[in-house]
Amino acid sequence: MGRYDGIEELEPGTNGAGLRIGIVMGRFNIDVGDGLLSACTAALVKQGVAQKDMRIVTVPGALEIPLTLKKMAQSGKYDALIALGAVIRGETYHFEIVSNESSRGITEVQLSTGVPIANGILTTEDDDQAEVRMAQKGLDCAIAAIEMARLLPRL
Ligand code: INI
Repeated sequence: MGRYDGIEELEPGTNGAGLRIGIVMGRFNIDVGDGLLSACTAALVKQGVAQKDMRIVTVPGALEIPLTLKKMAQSGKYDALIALGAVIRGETYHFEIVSNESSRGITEVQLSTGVPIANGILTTEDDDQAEVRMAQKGLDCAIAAIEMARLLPRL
């Protein structure tokens, strides 16, 4: 029972043991991608996800991430997926297109397939901002993926 007497509340589950997690990382800003990936995989391991149950796929940039996720989601091999990458305003004239379209695609894939996807595509003004945020974002995505993989079968 949760905080409200008489009302059942589903507590968040963060045990990753037995979960199969797929990660898609865009290589466009590779240093940030690597920072996201190392924080994310470390957190998954800490929560009990086995290394043999994880798969990492890399693609050129954020715009290639949604289709890759869709194929992985449709395969039935994953309990949750994680998208990692960085779109940095200072380095692109089409920041809005890349950030909005990658995000829209990720949402569309999770809604159409029913496989949860943690969105760890950072959108920042510059490199420094991305580097400050990458460790926390990688960790947050690991926890979000596990929580959603645990929650959805219970609904
Ligand atoms: N891809 C990114 O992941 N981040 C960016 O900041 C970025 N910029 O700056 O344009 C970017 N562009 C590449 C894009 O994702 C595709 O790989 C490319 O358009 C080929 O489809």
